[in-house]
Amino acid sequence: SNRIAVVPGSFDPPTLGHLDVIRRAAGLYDQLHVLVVHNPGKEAMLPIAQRQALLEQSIEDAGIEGEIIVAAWSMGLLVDYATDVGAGILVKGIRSQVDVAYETPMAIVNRHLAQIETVFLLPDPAHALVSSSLVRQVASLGGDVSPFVPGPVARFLDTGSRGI
Ligand code: COD
Repeated sequence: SNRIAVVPGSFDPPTLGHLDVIRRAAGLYDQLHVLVVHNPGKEAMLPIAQRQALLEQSIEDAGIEGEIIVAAWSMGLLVDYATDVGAGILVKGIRSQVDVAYETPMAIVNRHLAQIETVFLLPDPAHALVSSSLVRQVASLGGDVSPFVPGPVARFLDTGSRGI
């Protein structure tokens, strides 16, 4: 259905850029599945279940309205999840030409595999340069990540780094 959309990502960890895309997508569709997907190309910082919990807390904390389901998927094609839940749309954020180059072939493959369209949303310029990899780097070096991530994520990472 074109009323149900999936917002997939690694979300390792969730950032204010992710939340901006989720908020905007929630305004466009009746039901949103925010899906934590294992990306085999990236070395993970947080376990999938932790990312899922942080996303749930962050969406609630930000007061994003709408029917939003946070789930995880590591069992195969992303489009299989979308088909299972009756979603016809994938929503992705586009920060730069690099994202366009990375996402375009995936969008075309996903359309061929399951007739699922990909919709690209442009970010809020305030958060456009934020990425999970940047946050991972700052956190691992003991820096303050709170300008880049939702409150629940900042608190979790801060507590973790102090070993409390
Ligand atoms: N502003 C706006 N958007 C942003 C920002 C920001 N600051 N930061 C991230 N985003 C967007 C990204 O562009 C992306 O759309 C989404 O948020 C998630 O980002 P990440 O970094 O958490 O996730 P990625 O890029 O590692 O994506 C992981 C996926 C699993 C979604 C991706 O690899 C994928 O679609 N895999 C498909 C697996 C599959 O089925 N393959 C076969 C067919 S291709």
